Amino acid sequence: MNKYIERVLADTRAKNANEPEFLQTVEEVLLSVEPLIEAHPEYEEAALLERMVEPERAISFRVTWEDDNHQWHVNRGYRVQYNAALGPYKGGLRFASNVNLSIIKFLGFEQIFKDALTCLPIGGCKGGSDFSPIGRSDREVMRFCQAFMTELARHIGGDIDSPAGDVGVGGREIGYLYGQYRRIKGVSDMGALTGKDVKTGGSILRPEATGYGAVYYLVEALKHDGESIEGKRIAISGYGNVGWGIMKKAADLGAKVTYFAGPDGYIHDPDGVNTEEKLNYILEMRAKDPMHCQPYAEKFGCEFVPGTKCWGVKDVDILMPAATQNDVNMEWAEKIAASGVKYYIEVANMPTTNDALAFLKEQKHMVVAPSKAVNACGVSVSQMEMAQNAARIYWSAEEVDAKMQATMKNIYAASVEAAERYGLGYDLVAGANIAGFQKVADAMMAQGIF
Ligand code: 2IT
Repeated sequence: MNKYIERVLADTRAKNANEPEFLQTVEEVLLSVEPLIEAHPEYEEAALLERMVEPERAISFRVTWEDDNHQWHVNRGYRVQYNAALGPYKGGLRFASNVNLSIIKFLGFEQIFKDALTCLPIGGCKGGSDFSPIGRSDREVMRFCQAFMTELARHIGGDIDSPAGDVGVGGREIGYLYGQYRRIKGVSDMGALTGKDVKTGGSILRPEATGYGAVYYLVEALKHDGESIEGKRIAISGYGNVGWGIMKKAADLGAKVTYFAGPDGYIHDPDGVNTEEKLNYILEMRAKDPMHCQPYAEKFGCEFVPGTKCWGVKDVDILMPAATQNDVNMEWAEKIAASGVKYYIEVANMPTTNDALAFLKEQKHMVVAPSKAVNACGVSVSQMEMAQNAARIYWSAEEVDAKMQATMKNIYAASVEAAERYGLGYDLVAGANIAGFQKVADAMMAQGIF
């Protein structure tokens, strides 16, 4: 291993020993950009990697809120403003009970390179809280969001930092967060939050963007092999915003999601989730109870397998993990490799453990694509929302969709090109890391050492 990378990794491990998810992503990225570091000895002299792994700012704050029974709760809020070399900090907020500093730093670090890959002027950032909206009343969610924003407002703004949604933060939460931000600041700084409702400054297609973009990326990967998406069968995990978008766009393009997994097990629908009735039912089912997908099987008379994941099934062409981090470990990866499936397209942030990812990449019969490229359409449309807000206009669905398709084509092509340039062959994982890293490194070198 390159000595400089080895030293920075050792220092990062020593300094952040209790942050496993953060260390996982730093290792994954730094090891894959080795050829780039070898080609640029000036990076070491400028302490580029040491600066890259250290957030510019990591904010942790208290959030006190009252539940419907007049009980007080104290949660922890975070915003890790990682790197603004390319533009205002941009990245989502995650509200989930397992959120901690390690998870927010991993998401923030990934976001730097994802945002760079979009070629739009946005820096990397992430935030959230260990509060979960699941099982909370609407009023409780509103009070939590207002308390969270009361503290966060001083740190954000359209030219500073623009949060958006992630797991547990959708249109409802963004609405409450933006309302409180506007109340505190007294200005219509609309670009300070994205994922707003279309009637109040949101961009059309933002909720669908991540899932649609993942399918646009898949189309490019299939095209590379002379294949079309039509008729392809897809297995996914997760049926949130992102999973739903995949189901919808796959159906639009003549493919079908035949397996999807939730927290309680997985559904096998050989006909695919490809009718309006089924797609609408998923939204309804999720709104009622986000922890169970079993009702889908009862409603549409198909198979439900409780307590396990659908990785390793043989009758699909493509796998798209779209739930959460470390969904696929080595045990699942072995089943996936043995199943003969060709395409492993990551969608959720870091859905694969590092050993499993390396193992899947070694499989000669497989094509592996990384989430920071595949899911970048969400943040791209967030940036388009900021652009519309700044210009005080709304774009049409056709305009946004055309930009989405162009963005994903560009990300795919830039990844292929970067891997080839460094003699790595058709390596979409290393290619994405190198292409994103190079943009951030160039900007940091140009802006001086600090
Ligand atoms: O992981 C992600 O890219 C997001 N959570 C969305 C970020 C954004 O600003 O839309």
